[in-house]
Amino acid sequence: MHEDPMDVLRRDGYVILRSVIPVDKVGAVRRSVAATVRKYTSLPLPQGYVTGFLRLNQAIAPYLNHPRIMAVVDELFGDNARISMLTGTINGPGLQRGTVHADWPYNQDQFSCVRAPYPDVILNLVTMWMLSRFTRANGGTIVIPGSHLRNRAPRKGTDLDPNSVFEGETQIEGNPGDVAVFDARTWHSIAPNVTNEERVGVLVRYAPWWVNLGPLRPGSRDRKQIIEDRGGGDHTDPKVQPLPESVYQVLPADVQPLVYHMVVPD
Ligand SMILES: O=C(O)CCC(=O)C(=O)O
Repeated sequence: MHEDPMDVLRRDGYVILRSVIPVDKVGAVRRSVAATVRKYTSLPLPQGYVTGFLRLNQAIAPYLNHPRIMAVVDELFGDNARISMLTGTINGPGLQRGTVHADWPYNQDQFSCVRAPYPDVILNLVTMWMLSRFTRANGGTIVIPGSHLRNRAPRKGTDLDPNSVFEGETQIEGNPGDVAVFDARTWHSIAPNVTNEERVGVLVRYAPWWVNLGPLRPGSRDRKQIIEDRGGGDHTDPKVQPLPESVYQVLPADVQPLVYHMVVPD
């Protein structure tokens, strides 16, 4: 029986939407994204990681307001929701398991976080756009179903050790063009890639208009006060580089309202 994706998301903390990017288009998107990640990664491969990705690569832009994605965003956040972060990733051969965490703004190791025990409200939606196959062997993201209903997340030095294997954990599996949609509270981790193939994806996060994205913006007063003055920085908290006006202007008109807040003059 077909389950409503919203019911699955509310119950498990994640849901997979199949074939969001058409099969005949996804190969070109993957090749383009992978080339940009390899060129600009801030981490050494096998973990390719490029924040503020849209300023460098717009291959995924036509899909960012896909009706099935926006139906979820709209149900959770209502009008004027927007993209909070956009990150290109490669999890390459040999990548090791990561630590189990919730995402911004629930990650308690970040300075810009909602302190646990946090309220039962979803403040950020994480979407993992699978551009290559995601399998158990090549590092399909580890997730702990139902963990979004806890009001805290694993943290070093607590009884919830981020290096633990948690009961019920499973992995995201899918085909190129599928999108895994997560509640940012859902505990998850990088999984080892024990194959010789790259796992390529783009993480796109959506938030309601009233969540303060200032701490993510390099050079902002929010980032200075909330993160840097307290000893944090790019090594602790996510950042999103701004989008040059000239790139914004070439985006599809109905995608522009999702990213207008990131735009700066060239
Ligand atoms: O790449 C993955 O599978 C997980 C990425 C992740 O945990 C994150 O970006 O917070």
